[in-house]
Amino acid sequence: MRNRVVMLADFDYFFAQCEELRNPALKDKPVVVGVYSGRTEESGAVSTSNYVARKFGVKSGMPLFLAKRKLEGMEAVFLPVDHEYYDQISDRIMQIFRGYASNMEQVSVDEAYLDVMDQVEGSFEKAKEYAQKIKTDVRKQVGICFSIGVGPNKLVAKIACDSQKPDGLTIITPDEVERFLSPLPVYRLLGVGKKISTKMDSLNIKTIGDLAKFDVQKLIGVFGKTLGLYFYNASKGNDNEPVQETGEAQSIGRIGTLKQDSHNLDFILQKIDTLTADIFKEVQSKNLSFKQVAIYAVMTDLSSKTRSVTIEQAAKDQETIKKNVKVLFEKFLNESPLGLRRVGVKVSGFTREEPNQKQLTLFFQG
Ligand code: DCP
Ligand code: CA
Ligand code: CA
Repeated sequence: MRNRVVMLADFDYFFAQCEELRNPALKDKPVVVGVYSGRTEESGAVSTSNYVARKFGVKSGMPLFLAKRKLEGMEAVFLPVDHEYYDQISDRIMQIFRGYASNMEQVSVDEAYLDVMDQVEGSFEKAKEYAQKIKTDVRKQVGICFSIGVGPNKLVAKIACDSQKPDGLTIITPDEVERFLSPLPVYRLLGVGKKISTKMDSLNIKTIGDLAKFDVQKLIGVFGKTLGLYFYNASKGNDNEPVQETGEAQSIGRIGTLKQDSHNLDFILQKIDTLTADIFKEVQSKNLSFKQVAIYAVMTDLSSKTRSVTIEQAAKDQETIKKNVKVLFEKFLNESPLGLRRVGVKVSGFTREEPNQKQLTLFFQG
């Protein structure tokens, strides 16, 4: 059988890089993107920061006041999160990725697996060039930089990617897997959090190599069959999970600004029609059916609202989106007297045609 060749792409300091993209003057300064809780001007937490800010010890999740203190005297820039903007950039990159892979699986706003085995004919040599090409293409088209890990499966690709950032490109061939994983701490494996790594530590399992040498029956005794077998396989870099667009818990949406503020249904639906057509194209290309349709509206006072409806039977046609969006907007305009400035549509609750093999294949590799 030919090697699988799987890539994991993870965008570098993503929210902060997006902010740099729309304002290049930020590039040399520490940039911190945060969620402001609104209590006081300073309360809230850091979502992410660029690498300039990280040099001074700023980290994701840190209280904003602490980040401010660490960057005192610098020309640091603090910005509130703008998910809508980051989502748009993410969507554009994911769309480009789709063109490069037989299968693409988006795992978060800034991460995706690409199955490129056919494209590189199973060769890791070629995969390196191919990864470089994807990076160059995205940089040209969108202006965003990211890191790529390449391996024989998702598990290895992910850890490879994490090992070199930003602008990293790390290739781990099947022959190198054991040597690569062995010295790493166990928490680098998906599913090994604080509690489990403490438990492993008490068994004198500190590295992935320690885990690989540990008796599998004992592992099963401690963690149960499912987890025990998973850890055993993971420690050896074995992972059969296919790269596939899961769709679940994801959504496809578009947002646009109206030519002028409006409370007129027909005028609003004109804009909505182009957004819907765009969404439909993506839904169709991914072969998805959806169960939820939602609308989004930003009013003239800049407040925003969403409304959604769950449809009885999963649908996959444009007409269903249009029909539901119309009903939702009709109702919404009746309830709210304010004019609208921006409008959006989103579908979610996806199902695919094929059955999901994920759970079945995960634990059957020895
Ligand atoms: N994020 C967040 N809160 C956190 C962690 C992350 O809001 N505690 C958001 C902001 C990040 C994005 O998710 O930009 C992606 O998270 P990553 O962990 O991939 O971190 P970055 O992309 O920011 O940095 P890196 O270059 O390390 O990937
Ligand atoms: Ca990232
Ligand atoms: Ca990430």
